Amino acid sequence: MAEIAQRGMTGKLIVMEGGEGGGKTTQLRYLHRWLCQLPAVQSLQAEGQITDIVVTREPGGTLTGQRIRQLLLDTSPEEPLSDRSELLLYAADRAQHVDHWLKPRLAAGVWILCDRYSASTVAYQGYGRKLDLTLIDQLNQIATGGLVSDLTLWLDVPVDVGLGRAQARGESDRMEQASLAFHQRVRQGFSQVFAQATYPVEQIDAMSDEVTVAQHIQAAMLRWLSQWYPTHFPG
Ligand code: Z5A
Repeated sequence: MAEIAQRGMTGKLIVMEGGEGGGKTTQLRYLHRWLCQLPAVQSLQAEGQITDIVVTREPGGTLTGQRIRQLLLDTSPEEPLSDRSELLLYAADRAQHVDHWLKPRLAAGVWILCDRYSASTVAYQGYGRKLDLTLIDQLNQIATGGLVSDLTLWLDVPVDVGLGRAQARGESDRMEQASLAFHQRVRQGFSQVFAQATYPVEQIDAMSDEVTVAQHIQAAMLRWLSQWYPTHFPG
């Protein structure tokens, strides 16, 4: 994207977003494997236009972020995190991730597949926790340093389906233990933030089985790859 190009960043930041149990982690694995096997992507790598394809996540994409993640997802009842502390910890995690992980790799031509980014803060802390949306926008600006995604894939699934998947997996963290109304507000938050987004967003119906969802994502990716690299992906 333009802002990145101006800074000499040649990689791509592809973000996976959505509520609980949408299948982000599962689909990031599928997407990574699929991209690495695409002949046109292998050509781009051979030409040095892509130097690597990696997966990361928020919170927890850096060493500092892993410590912050433990604090954020802790369910111990002695001293629950306040909503504002939670917001600031997500912002600190993001600032560290952007400065020490994302920007250097983007500058080196790496494609980064990232599990959650700034829209999650608007959806969870803004709509879910009802913290001030203007303040969250300002914090996101500070934390991202203006870095926005080249493409965001929004894995959308009804709240009851997503929570059902997450609960079937076993132990739950602080967020998963929040009320149904909270998670409905979060879904509404994603819908609002993506309706106003200034960066590309693809809404993916994540209700189907894993393989079908992966195919929806691949179709969306191909549309963007043919815009970014028309000679390698003639459409
Ligand atoms: N958070 C925040 O509040 N503010 C922020 O700014 C940021 C984050 C960045 C991160 O926890 C938490 O942080 C998150 C939001 C908050 N809230 N919670 N909890 P996390 O990283 O541990 O969790 P998550 O990001 O929510 O991921 P998740 O719950 O693990 O869901 P997922 O990655 O979307 O899904 P999954 O792990 O791929 O799949 C979940 C289960 O469903 C699993 O058993 C799969 O086998 C199954 N699955 C996946 N796809 C399908 C399909 N298609 N059909 C059926 N079953 C499926």
